[in-house]
Amino acid sequence: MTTAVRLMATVKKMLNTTLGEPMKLRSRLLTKLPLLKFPLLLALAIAFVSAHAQGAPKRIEVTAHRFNFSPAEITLKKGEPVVLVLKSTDVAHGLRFRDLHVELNVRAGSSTEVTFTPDKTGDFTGHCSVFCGSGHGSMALKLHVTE
Ligand SMILES: [Cu+2]
Repeated sequence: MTTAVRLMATVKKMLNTTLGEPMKLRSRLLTKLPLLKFPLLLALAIAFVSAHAQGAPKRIEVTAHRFNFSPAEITLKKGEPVVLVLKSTDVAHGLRFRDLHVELNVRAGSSTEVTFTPDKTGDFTGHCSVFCGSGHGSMALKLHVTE
């Protein structure tokens, strides 16, 4: 009888040492899981953003206001896609590069964008394509496309 009790105690002790440890480790991991999730999500977000940033075309921001574009001159590379963003800080404006078949129209105080790839080198002049007042005719943006 006492041998049986002693045997049971030994088995219990063995079970505690062999099964107790991994069980404790597992429960410790479970409590830390929410903490582990955050850096993991952050790493995934960074990987996603950088993967997209590499392939995303360059953004060129141009502000239109009576009666000029700012900057007044931009330089692009032939064959490299760009996102041209046109922002108006006053009335409605437009921007048209006839030779490149690019045209944008922006509403008053708004912004718009177009993605395009310059397919030829040279110097081009974009004109405001929406009548915006007395200086409208002289409202131009110089674009240089280099090799
Ligand atoms: Cu205009």
